[in-house]
Amino acid sequence: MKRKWWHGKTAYQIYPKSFCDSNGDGIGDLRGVIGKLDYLQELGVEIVWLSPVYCSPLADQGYDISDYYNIDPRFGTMADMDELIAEGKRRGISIVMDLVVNHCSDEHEWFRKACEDPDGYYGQFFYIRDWHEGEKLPCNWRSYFGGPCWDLLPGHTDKIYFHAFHKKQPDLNWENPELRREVYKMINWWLDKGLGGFRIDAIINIKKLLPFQDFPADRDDGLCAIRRMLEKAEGVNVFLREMAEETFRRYDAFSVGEVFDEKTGDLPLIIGDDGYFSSMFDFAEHVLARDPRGWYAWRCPTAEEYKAACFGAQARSAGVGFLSNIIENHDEPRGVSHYLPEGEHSETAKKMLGGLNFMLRGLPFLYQGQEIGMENTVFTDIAQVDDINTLDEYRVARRAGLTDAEALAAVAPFSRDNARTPVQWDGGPGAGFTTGTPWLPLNPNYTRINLAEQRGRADSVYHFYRALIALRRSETYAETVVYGETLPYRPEQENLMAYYRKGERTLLVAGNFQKEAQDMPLPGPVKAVLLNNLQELKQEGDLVHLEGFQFLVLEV
Ligand code: TEU
Ligand code: CA
Repeated sequence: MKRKWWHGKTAYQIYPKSFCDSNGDGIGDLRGVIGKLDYLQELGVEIVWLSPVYCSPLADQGYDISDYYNIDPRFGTMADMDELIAEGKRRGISIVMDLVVNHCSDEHEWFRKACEDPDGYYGQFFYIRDWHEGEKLPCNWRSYFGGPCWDLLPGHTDKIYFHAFHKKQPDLNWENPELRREVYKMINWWLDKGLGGFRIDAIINIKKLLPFQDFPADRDDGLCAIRRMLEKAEGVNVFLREMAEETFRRYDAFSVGEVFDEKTGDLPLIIGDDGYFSSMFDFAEHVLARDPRGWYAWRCPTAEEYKAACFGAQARSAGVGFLSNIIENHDEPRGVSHYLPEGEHSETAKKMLGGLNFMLRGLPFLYQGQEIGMENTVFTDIAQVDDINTLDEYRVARRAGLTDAEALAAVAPFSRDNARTPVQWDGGPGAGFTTGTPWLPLNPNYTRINLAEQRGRADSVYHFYRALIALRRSETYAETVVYGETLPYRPEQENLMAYYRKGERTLLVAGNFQKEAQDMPLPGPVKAVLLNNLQELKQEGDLVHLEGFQFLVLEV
């Protein structure tokens, strides 16, 4: 495998709206991020991905962009962005932005012009079709946020347009070379500014199965999951290769794809030595225990399911490239609430989960607040929910016959708002996030779980993450932690997740994924204990007695 400049780094995702508010309007902003760069450096991260800060009506919190060349005034100015890039660089931190080009906002100039003249130049930037009241739609795909993918084109009664996500997110027509040229021009404009690269949103969706066609309905709304068409659509690789050649490769930029539903065998094309992207997220764990009927039928995965998914992904990417490993992001519940057994939220358990994920081969991404063990929030009323995805799934649950209270209880554990509550910097009013009223209520546990408290306590979750990052960067172990192969250790031992990282040295990473103690036989003498989330290591001959949720990194 070719060595790349970003391989040994640790990345960190910022959801700007909820990170740090510098001016008291309750909305996080770029000056807030700039003010925390020293903190990020102290933590040890070297790549920072910002969720979208471009101009946007915020129908989907910035994933609906109305101007790719400007910063939304709620987040700051272009001068702030330039300063952030420069100040990041001074601290060895590359700034990565979100690239949302499957769709734009219905308030983008391109879409406005397409509405004015659907048969003109910009009409070709979208998927617009003739349609008359009572007629069948071109296809029965269900948009990700509910309802058909088609809506009336604003200002028209006989034309409709396609949107895979919200109706305020019209899909861009990648079949049109003029559109693609505009996208590449924009990407290069940002890279010329010194941006480190991009996280690429929902990218597999850019290739549609054409002509539009129906699939058998999978719910009583008569629609089918959009994944059906993704399975059948061929040719996304042609677009991805062209984009890589026209943009990222010219700058040796970092790129990480949000890739769901890629075709089996495509991994080397996507993240191999000359892949379209530097890396892509491993979502194998995140889609566990989901149910096509909707969130109300989902559950949380077990330790055994989690372990199997991680090992599967490690095996698929071995010798191919680097997956990006996460336990959570802005679309997911908090990892500690989702993957740890119900009610098990001790700091010990949080460190175990974080450690097991962090030590996998690939690029570790932390999501803001993960480093202090932030948890899912509590909802007592659906009116407290902001996220459009959750609101839709709530309706789905109600239609399936759940009462209001049951529907709320069923969807709350999966709500995207869980990860979007403001970062808990300290235990004071506004949690150090804002001096005003936060746009989304704080998780009430901020008085107990916050950075100020953890920074001053050596055995906190925060200092444990710092130690993980330091190990990844250490002179002695970096080579093994970054490039060593992953080999499952005793995968058959239930609720033990253990693996070797074998490179220059041999490390054994082990987590007791349950509250009960259990013994783990050792493969040989322990040369060094590199990390332990408890005070003690109870060893008897070649047996380690693991306490509940104990986590170890041993050199063997
Ligand atoms: O998410 C893409 C995606 O596939 C979503 O449907 C995701 O599965 C869902 O949000 C999980 O509940 C990206 C962004 O990460 C997300 O925030 C945006 O809403 C979406 O694209 C549209 O841009
Ligand atoms: Ca603000």
